[in-house]
Order: sequence, then structure tokens, then C-alpha cells
Amino acid sequence: MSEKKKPLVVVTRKLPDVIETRMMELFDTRLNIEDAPMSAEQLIEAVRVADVLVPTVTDRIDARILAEAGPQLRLVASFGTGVDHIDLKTARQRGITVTNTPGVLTEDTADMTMALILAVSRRIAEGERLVRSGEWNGWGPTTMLGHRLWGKRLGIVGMGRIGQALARRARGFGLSIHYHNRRRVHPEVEAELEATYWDSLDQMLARMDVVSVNCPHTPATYHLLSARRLKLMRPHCYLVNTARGEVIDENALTRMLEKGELAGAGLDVFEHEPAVSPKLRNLENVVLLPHMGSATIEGRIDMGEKVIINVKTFVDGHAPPDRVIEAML
Ligand code: 8YV
Repeated sequence: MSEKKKPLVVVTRKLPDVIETRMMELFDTRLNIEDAPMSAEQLIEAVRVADVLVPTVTDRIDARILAEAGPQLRLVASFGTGVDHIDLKTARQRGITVTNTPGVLTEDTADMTMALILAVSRRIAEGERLVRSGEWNGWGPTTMLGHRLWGKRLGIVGMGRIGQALARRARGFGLSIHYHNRRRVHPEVEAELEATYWDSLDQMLARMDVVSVNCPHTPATYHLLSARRLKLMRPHCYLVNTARGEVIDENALTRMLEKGELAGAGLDVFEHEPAVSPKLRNLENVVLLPHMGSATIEGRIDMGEKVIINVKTFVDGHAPPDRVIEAML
């Protein structure tokens, strides 16, 4: 009896060993051991032959790449939750299913968001730099003063899974929870978090002490925090972003931080990753991280497991659990 041919799965980046090993057992898997991000040409080569492509946030799967896909490409099983690097419309038009890995990054990303809120308001990175520089002259009653979080207002832009997980943590730090979302969350969740819903993002921004961006990047949220909206925030306010750089007008934010029109920012994501403008890098009142909000060993393995489940379910002829369609965003 001839065995059914295994599908060719092309994985664009190095994944945890345990995930790669399992994928090799299940599929005809092509790995990227060196982990160098693929060029557009390499991606085109991949989609010409792959039955399944497993990209990450560093691969731009746009209309140009998808136009080169062979008819055998049926599934793009992305390793990550955000799907703004994939042209979902073109994928749908070409009959290509797209999946992601939601849910398993929630707690890790919420932890990192809280860490950034603490780091920027209490000047943790600045203090660390001072000690490391050898220039610290000792304790002083008015040196390295930050701002107290307890009793302040946190405004969460995007109250999905990560926004809610952040709210739970923030309450433990004495922050009151405010949020703006396309839809009001379930009354039970609102009650549990004692969260105040703001229909108007403008009004919320104008009244917060800390603002955290936790919504996906979609055409509707591109520059949601525009120059005009950023100006609504009060000068003592801190802004934190662990979602996507594109949600904030980064140039406008940089200008405001330079002028002291905002107290500080904690950024894990940037508009033109991995490029970060020297102007932003030169500021003291910012904490800058290299897109590591979900970077835990456990999280990466969970993400890999989700990819495997999506691919396996799909190649076995069933609907994969984490299908993404534009209408959902
Ligand atoms: C991932 C992320 O590490 O899942 C996401 O949307 O932003 C990151 O936390 C990355 O996307 C992996 O592709």
C-alpha cells in the first residue's frame, strides 16, 4: 500500500527544537536552521513549492508574494497572533486559508506591558544605566524620582484578551481601569475589573495618567494614536505599546517626548521594525525593547503547538481551529 505523500511545510524562521522535531515527524518540513529572515525572493521561492507556509511577523506576505504562489499553497499558518504582515484579502481571493496562534501569548504579553509601565514610571532602565555607567554617586533624596502608580488611572486602548490580562495585573498595582474598545466588554468582565468604558477615545486619552496600546494593527487602527490624539494626553502621562508600532504616529510621539509634552514612553514595538529612529534612541524618558513581549520559552512552544495543530487539522481535511478572516479583525 503506498503511503500518502506528506505535505511540504516551509518554516521561515528557527522555531523551538521540540516543535521543529515534531513538525519533521509529521510533515515534509523545510526548516530555516540559520534563522536569517527570508528575503522577498526567498519567500517567493517558498510559496512556489510549499503546500503550507509557516511565516512569522518578520515575513511580509503581501499581494506580490501571494501572486507568485503555486496552486498547491493552501495554508499560511502564521507563528504569532498578529496577522498584519499577511494580506488576508488576497489570501482569501486565492483560496488560501490563514491561521494564527491566539490566546497563548496573552499572559506573557500582559506581564511585559506591566513591566514597561513600571519601568517607565519608576525610571528602572535609566537607573540601571546609571549604575552600569559607573557614574552613580550614591543615594539622594531628590534623585531618580519617578511617579507613583498607586491611585492613578490606566487607559487601555483595546480590551481584548491582552488588555483584560493587563487590567487584572494593573489592579494589583492600585491603578483604576479605563478602556476604549470597538465594543463594550461583557458586563461581568467590566464588573470584575471595575473598568470604566469610554466610548470616546479622545475623551479617555485626555484624562489618563498611563495609556497602554493593546489593540491589533488593522487599517482601522493605523495611527489611531495620531498627532492630534497624542496631543490630547496630559504632559504627565506615560504611553506604553506592546501591540504594533503602526498604531501610534511614532514621529509625532518622538517630537512630543523631546519637548516634554509627554512624561515618557515604554515601547516594545516600532513603526519600522527593526529600525528605531536615533531621535527616539537618544531620549532618556523612554524604555525601548526589541519586540519581546511574548518572548518566553513556554510561549514559543505553545505557539508552535498551535501551528502544528492548525497544520495537521488542515492537512487531515478539517477546518483548523485558528482560522483568521478579515471580518474578524
Ligand atoms: C510574536 C507578536 O512574537 O504574536 C504576535 O502578534 O507580536 C509577537 O509577540 C511574533 O508575532 C511572532 O511572529
